[in-house]
Amino acid sequence: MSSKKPPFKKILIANRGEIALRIIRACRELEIKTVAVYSTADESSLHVKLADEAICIGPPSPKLSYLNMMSILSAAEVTGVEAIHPGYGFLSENAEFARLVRDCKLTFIGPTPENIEAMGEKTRARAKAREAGVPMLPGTLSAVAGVEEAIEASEKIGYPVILKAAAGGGGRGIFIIRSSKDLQDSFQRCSEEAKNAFGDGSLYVEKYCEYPRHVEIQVACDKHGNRVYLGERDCSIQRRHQKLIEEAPSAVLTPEIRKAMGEAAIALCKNVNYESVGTVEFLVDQDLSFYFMEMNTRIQVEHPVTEMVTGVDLIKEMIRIAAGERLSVDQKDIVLRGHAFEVRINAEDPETFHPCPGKITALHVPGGYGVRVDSFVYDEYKVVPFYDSMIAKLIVHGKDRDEAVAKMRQALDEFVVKGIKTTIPIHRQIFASQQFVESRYTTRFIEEFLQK
Ligand code: MV4
Repeated sequence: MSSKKPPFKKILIANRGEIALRIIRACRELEIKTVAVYSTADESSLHVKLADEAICIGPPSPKLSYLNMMSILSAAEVTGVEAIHPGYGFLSENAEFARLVRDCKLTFIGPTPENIEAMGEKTRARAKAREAGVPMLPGTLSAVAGVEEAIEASEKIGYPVILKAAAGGGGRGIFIIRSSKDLQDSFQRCSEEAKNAFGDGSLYVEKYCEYPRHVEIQVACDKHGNRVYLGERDCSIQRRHQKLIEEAPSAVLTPEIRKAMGEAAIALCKNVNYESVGTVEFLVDQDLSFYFMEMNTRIQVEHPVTEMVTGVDLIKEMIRIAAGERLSVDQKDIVLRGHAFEVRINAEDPETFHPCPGKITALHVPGGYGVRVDSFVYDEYKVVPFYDSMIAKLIVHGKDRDEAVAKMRQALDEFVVKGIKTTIPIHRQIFASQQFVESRYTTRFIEEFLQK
């Protein structure tokens, strides 16, 4: 028994896969009872076995199970939980769900519905960032009315520009524009894509940065006005807006730039009264200028690299914040130690990146000093086709970047998954690349690398 009172008696985890397990494990440490929810496709999943209770919430289709708010709230009601953790994806950034949870007199383990709304709309998030003095690329202050206004704005900004969905985020509804002729062609298509993806076709225009790095600041803010930044993650290694590899710290930042980015992220959090853990994304230009992109109001897939270099358990921190506790750390306690990498191992064909579900017929997971595997699969587990294809995250921590590279190479060599195809061979290739090992990469790295 711990001497400290648990933040909650019992919580429900509205998610599946590795993040559901990660949250259950944090709850066991905190002596919080857990309720898992699962679709009929996940009956044999580890999160179902590891939780104290488990409730089936519907058929395989995410819409009818992990996105089914009423099903999840009913499960919360019948099991008598005090709070719901949404994990990432699914309902994690759904303001309506966060509000429903609150209306049911339960605690949403995450930011307020108002926080989610403020950051979910990208033009509103930009306005909040600008107000807070966060550096931004030149762009329109709000959505443009039509192609004429977009052309006018782009002439002022100077080509190339990028069209982005105001309701967007991630990689959908973005078009690079090199001339007014491109705008005539692309505006309509971009708007339609945005409307299909987000139910809103509004677009805004921003100066396009050709060779940026994607660097994001982890923040944690409690309900008492305490806020810290926990360094950055470099997530530039992406393919079609899917991150493949993340590292902390970024190999290009100086302590001064890190501090400036951290303080900018905190200024934004303060301006929206943010409470929970969160991530502020920046583009970092080749001259190391940084610019606000968007804020993610959830725990992210790549949170472990930050945990490894800061020693802060972000899931436990997130749960304690939701319970009204104070942050366990002060800014002066945040000292970055060593270097961490994460690779996402997906059940995909490494040639085509097409999902590759099926039964795992042999599994060997690497281990050792500084090696961590966050996963939910086991030998003979059948990877189902209904959800994200990520089956494991391999995370390493070394005393410096070179040691972390060596550990990752070793761990990848040792990793065996038989019966299904995985992205492990791609990671082995990337960690053998001199360019990657020397940190000479931008968000363009993968497209160029895979062509060779
Ligand atoms: C940009 C950009 C260059 N300049 N904005 C892509 C996803 C969305 N979050 C924003 N994205 C970008 N916005 C300006 N003004 C380049 C990208 C971008 C990108 C960003 C991060 C990681 C990978 C990327 C791949 C292509 C484009």
